[in-house]
Amino acid sequence: MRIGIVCYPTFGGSGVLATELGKALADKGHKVHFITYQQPVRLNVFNTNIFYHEVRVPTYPLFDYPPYEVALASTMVDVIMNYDLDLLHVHYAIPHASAAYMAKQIVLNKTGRNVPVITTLHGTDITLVGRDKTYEPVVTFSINESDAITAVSENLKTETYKSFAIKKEIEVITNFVDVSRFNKKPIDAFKKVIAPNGEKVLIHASNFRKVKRVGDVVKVLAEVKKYMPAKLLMVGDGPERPMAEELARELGVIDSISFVGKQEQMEEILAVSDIFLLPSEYESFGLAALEAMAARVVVISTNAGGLSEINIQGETGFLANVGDVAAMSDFAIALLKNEERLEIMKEKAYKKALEFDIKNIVPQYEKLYNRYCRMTPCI
Ligand code: GMT
Repeated sequence: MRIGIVCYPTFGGSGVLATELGKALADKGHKVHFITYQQPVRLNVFNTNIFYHEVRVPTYPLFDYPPYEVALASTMVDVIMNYDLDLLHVHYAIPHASAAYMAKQIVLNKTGRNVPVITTLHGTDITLVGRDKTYEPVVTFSINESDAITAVSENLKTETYKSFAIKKEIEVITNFVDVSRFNKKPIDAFKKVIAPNGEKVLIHASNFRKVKRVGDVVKVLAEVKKYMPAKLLMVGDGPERPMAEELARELGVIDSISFVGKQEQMEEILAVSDIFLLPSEYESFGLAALEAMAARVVVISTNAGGLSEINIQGETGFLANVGDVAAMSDFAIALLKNEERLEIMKEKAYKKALEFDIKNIVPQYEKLYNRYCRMTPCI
């Protein structure tokens, strides 16, 4: 099949998922065309089945806001027509679903061909940004106009029906992880650098936006450190980072934290970690937590959104109410004191991650594509 994938190229979960999906489809022989404004961060492989089309947004003194959506739709039209795409799969509704609708209509008008558009909803496109009155009518319209709609968790499907007048079936195809990539033995030298005295290692990875509550991560570390030596790795970057650093100084734990910025080799960092902290106010799914589980890291998270669909209370980790730092800290301390239980839970986290292995989920997308593909065979 010839598939167009549209996503954000940044470190966000939707871009990571879309890129990993595209790479997996290319490995299976499909021709995959990424359409976005920058090379996606995880698109770091050479594969003759992968194509990248950059959306250029020409500026003009008149434009305070260069019209990205118009440039994106025009690039989609260009790629659909020149590479004879069988379908477009857009990740994150805003503005990808509406741009895809526009591109579809233009191609229909020019050639009479009806190119299927599949929209995958990821999270904040529905729960935060999309609900804003400024965007809502366009989001509702373009989701309804998509040929197929998928959501990355049952929770996100429910939230979408609650917030938008969606008239179509939303299919849940969960996020996935390439377990073989994360199933790594810790590198001793690396562990020594991070925890030179055998300290326990806590880790958090996100885009440090308000919804992630990174302050709670720092507070948990401060509590844990009252009982045992521990280190915290803060992976990623974003608007809440200065606040997290300031809080760490106030609580006297700054020397136990490494802010390591955006990292591509997550599997190596996770391999030396014990507990992944995700105290988010909302997570449609929590892809970062799933990657941690695939690396045998126990997850302590909130019970918000779809997190309980991957993190199982008392089995793969622990779930607390949003903001309940005391409960998250108590659990971390009890677990880190009990080596045997820690090892059992690490193994259970890994087993749970296997359910979401890339090998199980990618065929679900292929099945969906086949349903909407042109009547002429697409493979
Ligand atoms: O807000 C983020 O965490 C980034 C955002 C994105 O779309 O890039 O992540 C959302 O999509 C991820 C991939 O499907 C999910 O794993 C995250 O849970 C979701 N984030 C939220 O719902 C806050």
